Amino acid sequence: MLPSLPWLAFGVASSSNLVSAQTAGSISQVGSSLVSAMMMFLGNEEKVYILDKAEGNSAQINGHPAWGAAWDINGHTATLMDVYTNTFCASGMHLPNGSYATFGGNGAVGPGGNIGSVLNNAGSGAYDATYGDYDGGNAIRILNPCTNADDWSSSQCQWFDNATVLAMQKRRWYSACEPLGDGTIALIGGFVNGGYINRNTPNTDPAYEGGAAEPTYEFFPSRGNATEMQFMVSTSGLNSYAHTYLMPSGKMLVQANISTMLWDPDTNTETPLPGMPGNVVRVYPASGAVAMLPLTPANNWTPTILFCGGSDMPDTYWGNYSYPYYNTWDYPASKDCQRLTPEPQDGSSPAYQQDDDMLEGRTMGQFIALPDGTMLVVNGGMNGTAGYAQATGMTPNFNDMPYGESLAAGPVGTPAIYNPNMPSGSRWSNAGLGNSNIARLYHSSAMLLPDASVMIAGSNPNIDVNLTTIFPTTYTVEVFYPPYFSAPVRPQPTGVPTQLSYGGAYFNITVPSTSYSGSANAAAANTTVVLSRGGFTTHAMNMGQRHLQLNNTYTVNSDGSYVLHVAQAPPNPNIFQPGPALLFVVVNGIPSNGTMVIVGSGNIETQPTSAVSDLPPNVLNDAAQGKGSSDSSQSSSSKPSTGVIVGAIVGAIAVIGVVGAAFGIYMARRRRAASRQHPAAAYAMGTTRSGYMGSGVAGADYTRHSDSSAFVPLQQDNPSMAWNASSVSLQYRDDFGGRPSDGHLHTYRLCDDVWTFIVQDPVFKMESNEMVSARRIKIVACKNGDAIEAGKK
Ligand SMILES: [Cu+2]
Repeated sequence: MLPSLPWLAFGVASSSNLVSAQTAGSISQVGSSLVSAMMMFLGNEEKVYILDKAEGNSAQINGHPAWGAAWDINGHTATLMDVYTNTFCASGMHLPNGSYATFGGNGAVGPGGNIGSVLNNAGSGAYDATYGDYDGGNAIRILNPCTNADDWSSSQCQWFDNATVLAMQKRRWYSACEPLGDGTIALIGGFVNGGYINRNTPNTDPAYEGGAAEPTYEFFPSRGNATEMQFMVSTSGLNSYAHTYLMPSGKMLVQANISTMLWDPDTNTETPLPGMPGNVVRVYPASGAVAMLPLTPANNWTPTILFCGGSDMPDTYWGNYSYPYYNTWDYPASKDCQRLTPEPQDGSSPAYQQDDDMLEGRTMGQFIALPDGTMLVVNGGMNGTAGYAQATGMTPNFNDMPYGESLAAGPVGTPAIYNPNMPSGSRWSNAGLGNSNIARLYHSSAMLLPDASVMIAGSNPNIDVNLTTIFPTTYTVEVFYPPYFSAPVRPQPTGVPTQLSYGGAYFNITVPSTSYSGSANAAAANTTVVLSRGGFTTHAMNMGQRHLQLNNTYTVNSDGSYVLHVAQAPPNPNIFQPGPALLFVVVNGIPSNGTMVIVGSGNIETQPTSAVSDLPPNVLNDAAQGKGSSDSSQSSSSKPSTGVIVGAIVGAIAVIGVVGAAFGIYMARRRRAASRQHPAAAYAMGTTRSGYMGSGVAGADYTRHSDSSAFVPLQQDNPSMAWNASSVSLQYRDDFGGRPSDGHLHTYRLCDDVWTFIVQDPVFKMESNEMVSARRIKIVACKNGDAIEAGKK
């Protein structure tokens, strides 16, 4: 069927958008990511690392479709990277040395999202012979960022990804991920194997959902056994990819469903905070734009979290693991914004504060903290939710789904910028901002780059690569150039350090007179030095994103240059956890290029702190003037600092030592893994395929082998044989007119509704305890207690 009109109109209206690079406010298409950028992070000043799920990308590596790549920021080209396990909907975080880790994901899948050809004991995919992916359910993958000067054929520049060596205790899909002050990463909650939302209906087991939910937390490196978090139970269902922000006290703000709390990771105690006003859900799949506002000397580095958009759908509309019960694409996303300061410094009780509405409702909008202290929001849709499905509770037939598998519609192509320093009522603007004609819906991503532009990529609300649906698997990379790209010159600071400590002696950065024009006194007084950590982006989130303005004073020289006397990071690693960040010098709102620095010791350890040293008083010079020309060519140059790169590598080596000590044979295995020789025997080799089959589900992210809400009675009868709502096969979608030759039409009564399937050989159990053998199943209909039989469509 044809897509509905709004998106077509949208595309046409913006089709003249292919403007030249670096026009302020513009979005330019710059290249192909080769794999769809579900996840990204900035590795160093040269590279953005990209991860996709295991799917049928045409780009091949080592004989199978690729789902990893490294993006060269200056060259606008992607280089494929081999990844072993399925990174589908993992989470990720930096380590203190500048390396990155990703956590969890999905079992192995093959074409169509079907469960892999080799099963593990739990029935999910251990390996798939076609796509070549291994089970990523509890995987921990480590990458040490490399530059063009490094040997990319070396295992040191490739993913370490072997879950038989390095893994979480629990399978986690959509886990929350937040570093503590020593660099240890807290991993919280998640699905065991996936689904639309993390609950059955009725929700009789809100903690574990019959084995489908993982309400525990654990740490990397481990601090002991995974432990249940009560908040994950009380927010059951809408609790995956919880929003988590470490607070100065060492407690962590955790927000999920419509609840909020402060969590003490040392004692597992919870302090309830007020609920979300308006019952707006901000976590996946409502997927609001959520970020910490800039930490500044003016606010004494007190965190305030901004929650914007998402969805206020009534609770029942959210459905369960299988799919939403509502046609989400018809439901407007929220415009609502709320601020929360979880630890007010005046001792008052934390309370949500109404903030300005966004200019349009957005689900899957994504905040990028810009170096000038404003908050960019990009991507997302005006209607619906994240996730994808082949049916909803209201639309049982896939052919009636108006946007293919997408549960969102109305992509928003125009960015908007929120300025936290403007008076209430005037914080949002999109004046002067261009737009994109590329839908960036489910599985899109965005990341601040070292030149202070923003990379935008991904979008793939499809179970497997689909280039012909309305919202296709997307490879095109765009770059958004914020308004400061109109500046005739960009600051060119010198003396930027490569490592910052927590407290201690200040350092000096010199801003040459060519970096600005006009009064030197005014420029110096209007200069900030900021640490900007872009984080790990996936699912409209930037996990770990923080922006911190360092304290500084200045000395203006008679030649128009001035020296910034810059304090180290505040002597509390909970405010800005140890790890990589870009350091920008921002003059009159115009950022320099960012320099990659490491904050802290580079190790996972209690961070050394020192007293804050006094800064020299400001020294002015009334006659000094800037000599910045109007030659804009300066603003486009990108100059990686070799000093910084060396620093990052040294730091990386330091942390490898830590990881190696913790995990023994890590390094040795990693080297051996250079060629794609996996210890197949280390994976459980399924002997039969009974019980489980290729998947595609009537629910969102499909290879959940555990138990569909719609089939609770069966699941309780026989969990190990629990049949799978994930077993609805996409490829059989069109087979209803002419049924599969070896299939059988069966009708069952389940959950008070009559369900009709074409059954082709998995084993599952009927209410009568009769075992039915079938290989593929297609749900035809379950609506208001009436079956819509296959042959009648
Ligand atoms: Cu996902």
